[in-house]
Amino acid sequence: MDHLFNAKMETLQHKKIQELQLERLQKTVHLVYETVPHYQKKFKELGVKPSDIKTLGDIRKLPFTTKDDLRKNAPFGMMTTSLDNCIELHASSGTTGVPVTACYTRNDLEVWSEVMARCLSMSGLTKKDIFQNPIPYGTFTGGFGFHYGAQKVGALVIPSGKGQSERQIKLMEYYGTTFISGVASYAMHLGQVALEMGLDPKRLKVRNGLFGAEMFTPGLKKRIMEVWDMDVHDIYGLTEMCGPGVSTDCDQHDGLHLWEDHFLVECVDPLTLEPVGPEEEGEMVLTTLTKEGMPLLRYRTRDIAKLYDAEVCTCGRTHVRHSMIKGRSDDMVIIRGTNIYPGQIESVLMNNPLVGGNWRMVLTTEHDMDMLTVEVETKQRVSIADMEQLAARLKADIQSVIVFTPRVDVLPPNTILETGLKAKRVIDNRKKD
Ligand code: DLL
Repeated sequence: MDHLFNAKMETLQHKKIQELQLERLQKTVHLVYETVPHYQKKFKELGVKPSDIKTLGDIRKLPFTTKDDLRKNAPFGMMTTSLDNCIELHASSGTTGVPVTACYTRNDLEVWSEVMARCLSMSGLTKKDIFQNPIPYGTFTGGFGFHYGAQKVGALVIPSGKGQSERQIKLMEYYGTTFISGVASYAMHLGQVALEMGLDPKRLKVRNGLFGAEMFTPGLKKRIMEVWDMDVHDIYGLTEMCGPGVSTDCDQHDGLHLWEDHFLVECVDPLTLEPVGPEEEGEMVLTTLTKEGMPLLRYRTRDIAKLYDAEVCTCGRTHVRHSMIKGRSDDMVIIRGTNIYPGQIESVLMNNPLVGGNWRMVLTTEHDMDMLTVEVETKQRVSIADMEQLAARLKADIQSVIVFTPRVDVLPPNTILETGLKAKRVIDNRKKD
């Protein structure tokens, strides 16, 4: 059962939400203009001043912010306050060399806990729950976000972290875990591990799960629900906003409510950057409204979804809903919750003198889990034994940058078909539903 954690804010009249948004937007715009050289420069280029923001629609006068801007100003150049005022740091995977870093003030952590508490309550978490958190703790935002939110709700938190799957299952059995979190594909994996241990997950007490961080297909959702006999909700978020906690679906399972008192969402055409029509698909662009450490204006998430026309949902919440994330507008792929850029893999391959120029990543779904096969050609024809040896070497090298083990198929030269003007590095054959 879905609960309101903060009934007043979650059901606030939409007009009132917008008044709050305008007030907070104006404050944020002044703050970044006065403290962040990057924004000062951008405002000047566009000939815009903070005082020009008189209505919410005026947001379109403001500059967009991209991941590239964050990288160029990494790690602390986008901050509006000194590090003295920050008490925690998180970063996106960063395996490309320059991680996107976000520092949190005490109040940022407070807001993050609040939005996470709302998302978790929306998924059914109460203080009576035993909440197990099988998601990495560390610079990745997942572990701590869920941890803070669940504690705010008052549940008993088991900070189990990701990995050691058999141990996760044993902990669930021993402590009587009722609610689990995590990266979507890992929940499926845990179910399979339980079955291999001879334990039917349905016999465990787990009745609710909140998962996200990656493409979360309805098919996978259904499988998880069936295997575990639990209710499953989808949570969206990104390091640049706070981490998980931007939005979650209520019991209607018809779109994710996005916390508009903390984030202002726009949906734009990724090419023209013009707003899309009502309920049309586009790239979600987010502005933080209450962030103190690193507020961001019009951050281009690259995530494709559509916004539903604002109306009160049957759950009573007034905050706008967006459809589940369909995919990303850039070439980054998310495999088992890890962000992977083709460039990362290419750098590894190109470091090896035996490797030829052509290669590709083939993504498939096996047992409802993402599988990555890297197909790569040798520079010259070599013996089968040498090919096998090369495959083993590359597998280890790739694994060291992407954190999990891919399959590597070493092929003779000129066996991968070239199509079109540009090389197609990513073949995504994953099941879409
Ligand atoms: O993945 C935060 C998070 C952790 C969300 C745990 C939910 C659960 P990043 O590592 O910065 O942060 O990756 C953010 O992941 O831009 C989306 O492309 C993708 N993503 C996150 N949640 C979902 C979701 C965390 N529910 C990027 N569905 C985002 C689809 C998602 N994609």
